[in-house]
Parts: sequence; structure tokens; C-alpha cells
Amino acid sequence: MCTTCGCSTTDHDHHHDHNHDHGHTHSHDSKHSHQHETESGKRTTIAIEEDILGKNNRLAGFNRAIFKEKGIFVLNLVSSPGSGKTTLLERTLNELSHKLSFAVIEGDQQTDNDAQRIAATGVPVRQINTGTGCHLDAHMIMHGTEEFDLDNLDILLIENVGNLVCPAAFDLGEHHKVAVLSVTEGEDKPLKYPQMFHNSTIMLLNKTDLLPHLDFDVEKCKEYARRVNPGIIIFEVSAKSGEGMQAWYQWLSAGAKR
Ligand SMILES: Nc1nc2c(ncn2[C@@H]2O[C@H](COP(=O)(O)OP(=O)(O)OP(=O)(O)O)[C@@H](O)[C@H]2O)c(=O)[nH]1
Ligand SMILES: [Mg+2]
Repeated sequence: MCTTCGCSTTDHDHHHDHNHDHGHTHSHDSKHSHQHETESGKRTTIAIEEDILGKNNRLAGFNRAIFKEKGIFVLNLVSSPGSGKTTLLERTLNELSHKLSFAVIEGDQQTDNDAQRIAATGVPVRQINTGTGCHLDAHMIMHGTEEFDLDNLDILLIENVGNLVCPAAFDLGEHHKVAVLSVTEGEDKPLKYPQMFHNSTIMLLNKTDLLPHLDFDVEKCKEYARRVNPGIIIFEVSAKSGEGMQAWYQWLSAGAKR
């Protein structure tokens, strides 16, 4: 029995309605079920949502305390599907893992494709499949870190499920959310999905190598991001060519040594 979250760490399949990488369905879906149209129904939905977020925040606090005790710098990469999160991680690990010790948690609804890509860099990785769930939560991270050597870890990088909405609401106990936006998505995304950019410390504007082929307005995009989060730090990068990555590496390395 896990004394922090109250779950059994050995036989999740029988006791849980949430999902790690065990293939069962995640109860957080109740947050998104708006089938109750009556006033009392709405109250029920809101109460469930508060309960879920309250439990998540408690477990995120537990994660944060562990990360602090072990001196691990933890980042939560959030974005829409395909913005280049895994490609950014691959390049970052290939270029920095000889200097700093990393571990990675990969979140996807299905497949371990991304974990395989990370494993090829030689960095320890754990894949979490959320099934129908659209985001990682603190409980998944709590158990997802169990097999890592936390005493000898500088940086934990978490790649969340590709989704610009739900991951914004869930604290995993990370130090910072890092929003990845690729230039193929349109410069208005920070205005359309403000919570994600409001809650992120960093915006990595990725795929800048494609700019010559697009109408994407970089300055307008940066202005939109600052409109929802005046303090957001923006790095323009290409995970493919490596352009602009040095500034990101410096910020990451400084965070690990803080
Ligand atoms: N041109 C270009 N392509 C890129 C860049 N970064 C990633 N890609 C491509 O974009 C596609 C998606 O990249 P991924 O790294 O798998 O994206 P992701 O955000 O991890 O995707 P999900 O995990 O499915 O959400 C791949 O075809 C990459 O090769 C970049 O900087 N420039
Ligand atoms: Mg990925």
C-alpha cells in the first residue's frame, strides 16, 4: 500500500480507475464529462473537478518535496501534438547528457514510440500510457519516478501528452512548465489557449527552420505570448538544425545548478 496516495503499488489493475502504464482507464475523464445539464448536475461536476484537482495538488506537493530533497530540477513539456517535444528532448540529451544526469518520463495515450527514441540516447526513460486520459497527473509522476536513481539525478524532463488544454490544469510537482509551440501551428495559439502559456515559464518556439516557407509572424506570436504572460521567457529554436538551442541549454544548465 502506498501511504501517500492510498493506492496499492503492486496491484493497480484491481484497485484503480486511474491509469499509469497499465492500460486501465483514467478517472480524470470525469473532469471532462459535462453531460449533466441540470443545476444540481453542474454542481456535481464542479465538486468532482475540485476533488480531483485537490487530490492532484496534494500529490504534486509530495512530488515537489521529493524533488527538492533530492535536488532535482524538473520540467514539464507541454504542447499540441507534433510540435517537436521529443525531437527537442533527443537533441538536448545528445548534447548535454555527458555533463548532467537526466531521466525522462514520456506521456502518451498509446505506444512507447517516444520512450524508444529517448532510450536510444542512453538516458533512463519511463513511458506512461494514459489510455483515454488527455494529460499526465501527479500520481502518475509519483510512481513513474520509482525506478530512477533519484539520488544521482540532476534533471527530470517530463513530456506531457500532446494537448494544449488539459495539461495546463495539472501540477505535477515540476519547477516549470515549458510550452513548445511550432511555427506551423499559427501565431495566435497563445491567445486561443491562454492557460497553457500563462502557466508556462518558457516558450520554445520550434521549427524556425521552416519560417522561410510560412507566413508565420514571429514578433506577433511573441507579443501574444507576452500578452497572456508578461514574464514568459522565449527561445526561438530549431530542434532539427540545432539553431538557437544554446540559449535553451544555458537556461536548463543554470536551473540544474541553482
Ligand atoms: N522542420 C522541423 N521539423 C521538426 C522540428 N522538430 C520536430 N520536427 C518534426 O516534427 C514532427 C513531430 O516531432 P515530434 O518530436 O515527434 O513531436 P512531439 O511534440 O513529440 O509529438 P507528440 O509526442 O506526438 O505530441 C517530426 O516529423 C519531427 O521530425 C524542427 O525543429 N524542424
Ligand atoms: Mg513526443
